[in-house]
This record gives sequence, C-alpha cells and structure tokens, in this order.
Amino acid sequence: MDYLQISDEVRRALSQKEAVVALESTVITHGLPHPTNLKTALAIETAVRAANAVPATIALMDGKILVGLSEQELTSLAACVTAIKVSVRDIAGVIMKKKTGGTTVAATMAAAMMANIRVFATGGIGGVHRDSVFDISADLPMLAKTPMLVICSGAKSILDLPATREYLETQAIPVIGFQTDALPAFFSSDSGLRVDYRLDEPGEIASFARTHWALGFSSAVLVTVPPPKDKALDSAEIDQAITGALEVAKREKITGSAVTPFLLKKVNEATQTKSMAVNTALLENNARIAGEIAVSLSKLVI
Ligand code: PSU
Ligand code: MN
Repeated sequence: MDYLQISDEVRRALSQKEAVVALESTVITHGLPHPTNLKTALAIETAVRAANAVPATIALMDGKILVGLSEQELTSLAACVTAIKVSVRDIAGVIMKKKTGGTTVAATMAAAMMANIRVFATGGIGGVHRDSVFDISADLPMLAKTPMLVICSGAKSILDLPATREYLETQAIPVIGFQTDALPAFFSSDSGLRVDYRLDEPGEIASFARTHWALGFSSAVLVTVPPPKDKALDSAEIDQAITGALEVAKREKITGSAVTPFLLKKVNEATQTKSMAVNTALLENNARIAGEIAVSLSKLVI
C-alpha cells in the first residue's frame, strides 16, 4: 500500500516470520516530556530486542505511515513540538497534510494490522472517562475489532476503570493478567478489578491468542502486566494528583482529544519523578514481555 512505509529491518523480520512488536508513539509526542521521551523510546526498543524480537515503532511523517523508525526519525519525532496526536479518525487527514503525528493505541493497532504485525506493547490504554458518558477512547472499539495481542499495564485511574472494565466485557475482549489475578491500574498493581484469566508464561499467552483467533473471534487479546514492584505506587499516592488534575481540566473546559494528554501532564507535574519512574519502567517491562510473547507466537501457526 502506497501509504505504508515499512522499514527494511521490520520487512525482513515479517517476511521470515520472525517476532515483531509494534510500539505506539503518542507516548513519545504527548505522553512524556523531552528528552525523557526519546530516551524512553530507545529503551523500549532495546527491551524488545533483548527478547529477540524486532521493534516496530509506528508514527506518521511526510504523508506516510512509518512502521519501524530509524534512530534519526525517532529523534526528530521526539523533538517535534507540533506533532499531532493521531487516532484512527485522524490518519487520513494527517497523511494528506503531510504532518507529523504520534499514533495512539487505536491508530497503532490499525497501522500494525496493515503491516501484518500481531503483537503490540504500550503503557496504558485509553478507556471510558469519568463523569462523561460519551467520552470513550477509540482505543476500546479498536480493541473490539482488531485481532492483536496488546500488552499494557491496564489504564490509569484518570479514567472510570469499572466502566472501562465493563466495556471490555461487553465487547468480548479477553483480559489476561500476566502473573496476576488483579487488573493493574498503571501506576499501581491492583485496580480492585479482576482479569478474566491469569496466565504466567508468554507461551501460554501466545496459545490463548491462537485459540481465540482460530475459533473465528476477531477481537484483541488484552494482556495486562503490573508495573515493576520496586517502582509501583500506592493508589492513595496517585489519587490526590488525579483528583487535582480532573478539577483543573473541568475548570479549564478541556475537551476532545486534548483531555487525556492534559490529565497525563498534570498528574506527571503533581507527582514528578515518582510517576515518571514507574511510567518508563513499565513501558520497558511491557516491551520485553511483548517481545517474549511475540517470539512464542512466531513459533505457532496462525
Ligand atoms: N494513557 C497513558 N499514556 C498515554 C496514553 C494513554 O497512560 O500516552 C495515550 C495512548 O496513546 C492512548 C491515548 O491510546 O492516550 C488515548 O487517548 P484518548 O483518550 O483521547 O483516546
Ligand atoms: Mn476522548
């Protein structure tokens, strides 16, 4: 497809049926400050490689969807202050205008499917927002219709987590806990909600996905990984920052796609280094586990 530009390394790995892990880029353009964003993006790629898989960071540049970025492209994306947050509805427009964009979970899944990548690692997915019936991230309906293994640490409690959990259930998206029974809440390891299945080995997760898709189901399989123990925060620690961020967002009448980046920025500011440390640590950890799952999946026929 004309709009898709797959890097040589990713193309080679895919043609040899080797393990590839898609990575999102809104976390680079809107989730973390410069230069932590670049450092983290590189560390995430290194973590995927450590598991013997090939990283494919996805972003929009110069009228193309790039799948697999060079270090130079990553560096320029991380420094681009005008980068647009690109969800699925924005892809065509950003391609048309040849703008630079960081892809959300939803848009990254869409692009990864175009490239035939089936494993994707991220930090936190979007979800149902609090006090706002119709502010539901496009990540959720994309998870419902995209057969992909998505490895994350749940969602942040800036969202309505019980409603998000219900949405996943309604859309028949299996939620797996990697070595846990509790659904993580990004910064903390337990949201108080449950996963559907606990699986402890990457190979079991790959088999689960293969079975799910072999049965004809076409949803994602959502794999949730708790943040590394030494970095996880107490939910009480983070709650105050979140309540504050939600109040400011309401006062300043933040709407649309600006809501999530605004809340993330405010929470980061309020908790400073602590939340940043857990954020970067879980991104790397999820990337490594996704790499292991991708290696297992590459050995199964799907
Ligand atoms: N949650 C985070 N960090 C992030 C995001 C969510 O903890 O960077 C980003 C992801 O790219 C996600 C997007 O797909 O925000 C969701 O935005 P929205 O709620 O506008 O769909
Ligand atoms: Mn929204």
